[in-house]
Amino acid sequence: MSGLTSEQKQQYDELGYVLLKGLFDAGELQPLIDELDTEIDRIARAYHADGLTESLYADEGFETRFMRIVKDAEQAYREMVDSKFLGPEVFRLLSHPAFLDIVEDIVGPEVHCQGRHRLRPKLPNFGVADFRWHEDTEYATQRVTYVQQQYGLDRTASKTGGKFMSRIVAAPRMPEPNFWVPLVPVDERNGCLHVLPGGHLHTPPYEEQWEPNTYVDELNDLEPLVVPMEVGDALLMHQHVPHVSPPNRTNAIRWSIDIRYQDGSRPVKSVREPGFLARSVERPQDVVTDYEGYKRIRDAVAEFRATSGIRF
Ligand SMILES: O=C(O)CCC(=O)C(=O)O
Repeated sequence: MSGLTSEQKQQYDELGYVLLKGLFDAGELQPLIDELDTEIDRIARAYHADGLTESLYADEGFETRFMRIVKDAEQAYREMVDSKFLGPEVFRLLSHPAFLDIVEDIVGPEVHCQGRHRLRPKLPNFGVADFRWHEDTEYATQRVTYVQQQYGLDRTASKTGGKFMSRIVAAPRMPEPNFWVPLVPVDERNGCLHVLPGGHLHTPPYEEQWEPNTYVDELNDLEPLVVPMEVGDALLMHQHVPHVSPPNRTNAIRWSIDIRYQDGSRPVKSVREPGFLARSVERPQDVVTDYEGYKRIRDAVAEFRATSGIRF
């Protein structure tokens, strides 16, 4: 088992991020890229058959073909983004021992992979794929609900962002390490990540979620760090570290995937996008070890949502 060195763990605690250079051999992610290429080909054929695109764009490669399809039919973007797509190679990455060893060092031996893996084809000049400065925990409905129950914050107070966020800080923290993994080389031109080292110690970063003009004062002295990366690198981020992804100003897609984990003995964050138990000492029989097993969980939840009439 490798995990984090003591220096890396210290950096994660103090700065909220660790750049893991060469975590994978360059070729190790190729089967995943091939799997995405196959899915893009499926989308290309389906959209072309429906007359939604001008061509199959079969001569284009991984970095451009999907962009051509979306240019003709913008709705195709939704077919690949976020956790819509799951294949055996995506599952292999989600349950990769290199990630699980590191997560175990942070959350302990019960490791749950959250269902919110995010595949991100960041298209050139495509605002939907750009992100302002943010930290990841504000999406946590369960956490907010918990906070509402514990601290008596009225649901109708959700407009008063300052109070809302400060209640989140008052809540007990649950580590949710995130790995951001580029599938093409990334730099400032195609929208690599920028992080605010140490910013996780000063959450919330904003008085108002998604409103960059309302930074809390403590963040003003911190210097953003631009993080260029190669295929095979991974960026480990604390769930509270502010980060941003500026526009892609090249002519090719910036592909990446990011994956979040949590302590498997704590309540899971999202039921709608179910994750899976990836490692466990207490419940080894419940660990999901193959793609089919995880797909069954996702399909069962999707069917329940579609047929039960219960909204979640
Ligand atoms: O990939 C990006 O462009 C943004 C990623 C991000 O915001 C995240 O991982 O939370």
